[in-house]
Amino acid sequence: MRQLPILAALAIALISPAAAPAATVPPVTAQVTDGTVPVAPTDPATLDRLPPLPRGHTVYVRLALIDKVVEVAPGIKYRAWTFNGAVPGPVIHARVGDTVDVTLTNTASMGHSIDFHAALAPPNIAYQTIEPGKTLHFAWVATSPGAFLYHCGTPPVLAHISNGMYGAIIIDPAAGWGRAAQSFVFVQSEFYPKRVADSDEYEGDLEKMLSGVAQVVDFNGDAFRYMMKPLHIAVGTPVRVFVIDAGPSHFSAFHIVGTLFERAYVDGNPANLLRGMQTLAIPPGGGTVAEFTVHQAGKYPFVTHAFGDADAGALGIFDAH
Ligand SMILES: [Cu+2]
Repeated sequence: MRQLPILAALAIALISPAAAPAATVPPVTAQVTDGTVPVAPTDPATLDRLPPLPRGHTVYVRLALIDKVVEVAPGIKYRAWTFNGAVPGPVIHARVGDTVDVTLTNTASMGHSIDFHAALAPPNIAYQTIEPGKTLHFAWVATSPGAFLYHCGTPPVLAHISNGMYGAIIIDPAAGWGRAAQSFVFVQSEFYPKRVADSDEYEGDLEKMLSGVAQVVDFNGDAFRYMMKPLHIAVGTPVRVFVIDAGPSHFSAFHIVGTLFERAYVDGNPANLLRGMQTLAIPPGGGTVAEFTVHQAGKYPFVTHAFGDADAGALGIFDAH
């Protein structure tokens, strides 16, 4: 009797139409070479901006793995593991059909990797860990629009994400996002710091990471950064936000006080349209693209409505003129 459900499942699998083969997706190969290549560091001031699309249909992404002390909250100097010396790593921007050509070079003190949620690729090939002093190269074709996470996938992934190894990759639909809008990119994440003995610096605490009780929660790697330095928006002009939740463990309940989202795309895919949303549920490893307009000058806080996390730093201000 116990075999019946298995047999039924097999029968269903045999008679169900197969998913359409992804015939247009070229295979991904990867090469690891000795030595590192020079990479320009990422300016943290650029992390809320969507960079322009490059000319042509290949997006060259050059990322260096770097150990760096960064401030993740007022007074918390954190020994981070980074892409390009910034937390999050740089915003990557491509469109459906583009080839994303990735060079990952390891100048850090341990092995790391990169996992693109936007890619169709065998992880053991494309997302392999490379040791210090090595460089990995691979390329993939973007097939689906969205607001995606990239992150280091080297075990323990919890520690590699908690220590700062993530960023946003935005894939535009082939026809673009529609109406003109002011754009902002936000990556929500959390930190679990402990003080390093005989130092004023902090490092990740694996016990705290496992507990999931974060001390610092932030947008773009620095708690309260947009409360101290609000972002300016224009009254009557649509604003488009690309929000990604890097986690590693907390969901985002992204909300803007004083307005509603006219439309939102779950995971940033226009096929997943929502309208008239108050709060957007974004899981760790997920994203959303949403649009709103304010109709009166004022200060509009944006938060995760999980208020323990807002009080821990995931709170900013849109200043509308
Ligand atoms: Cu890593």
